[in-house]
Amino acid sequence: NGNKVYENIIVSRPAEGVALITLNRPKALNALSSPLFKELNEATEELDKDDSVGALVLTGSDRAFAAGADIKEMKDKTFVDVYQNKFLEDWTKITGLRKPIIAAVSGYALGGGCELALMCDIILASPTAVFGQPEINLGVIPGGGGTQRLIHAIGKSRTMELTLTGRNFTAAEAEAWGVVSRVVPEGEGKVVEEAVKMASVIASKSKVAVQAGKEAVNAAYEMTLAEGLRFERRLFHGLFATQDQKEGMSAFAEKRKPTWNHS
Ligand code: CO8
Repeated sequence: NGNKVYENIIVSRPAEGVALITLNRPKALNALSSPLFKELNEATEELDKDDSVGALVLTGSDRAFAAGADIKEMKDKTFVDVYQNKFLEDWTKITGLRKPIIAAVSGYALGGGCELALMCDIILASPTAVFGQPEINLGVIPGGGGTQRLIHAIGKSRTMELTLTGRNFTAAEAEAWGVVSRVVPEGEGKVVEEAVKMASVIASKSKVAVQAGKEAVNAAYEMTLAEGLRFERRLFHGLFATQDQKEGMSAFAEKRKPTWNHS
């Protein structure tokens, strides 16, 4: 189908405008390695530039989204290795994508696996999903944003508990705490199907408006409320320079469906 073949991931096009990336190291429960991230970065960078793609979905297997960074790859690294080579620096590139990326999580999302899901824009979970930051059990702490991103989602007390005890949390807890937008009822592959449906809906909108929406929501992580409101308003104003704003509002007034030209 024209998609590039990788060793650690599979890229497919399950619906119009949607690219699906499946982590594919089943023997290691999708443990995250440097070669895997090299491929993930290459694939997402390409898809981000591809005009036929409006949204991405990232998933793993039924058993594991990802059971964390590859402990066997890390175990003999020294401080100088990890510091000099900026270990993990290029493991967070997906946070810079323009297009939305939805994580569809089944099974283990532990350590770096949990952090990878948290780097995505939306998380959907299956009831089998198990999240956690167990790094404390390995004599380290989360290094891919876990402590920082969880704080925003679930507050200090829970983040502290999870980080310091290393206990896992369930799909139901993740839903109640707002880590995931929802738990998709049981069924093999159901959560991926649901994520692809959501990605299709997003892909059917004006790309420039979607990009602005994502940028505005993400700004809330970095800015004070006053700065964020100003930022949002400027983006809103800016969209009046697009043809898609003219088309969207005219179509409403004329009681017809809009046809986006994404400019
Ligand atoms: N690294 C390497 N190999 C792994 C990992 C891992 N994280 N997780 C599982 N595997 C391997 C196992 O070694 C095993 O391989 P083998 O068959 O060769 O022995 C295979 O996958 C299957 O695993 P298990 O036999 O252990 O399967 P179980 O069903 O008994 O247990 C668990 C599943 C509970 C998930 C268990 O495998 C486990 O505890 N895994 C480790 C979880 C963990 O500690 N994760 C955190 C790692 S540290 C980290 O992520 C740092 C984050 C850095 C930032 C990253 C930014 C993105």
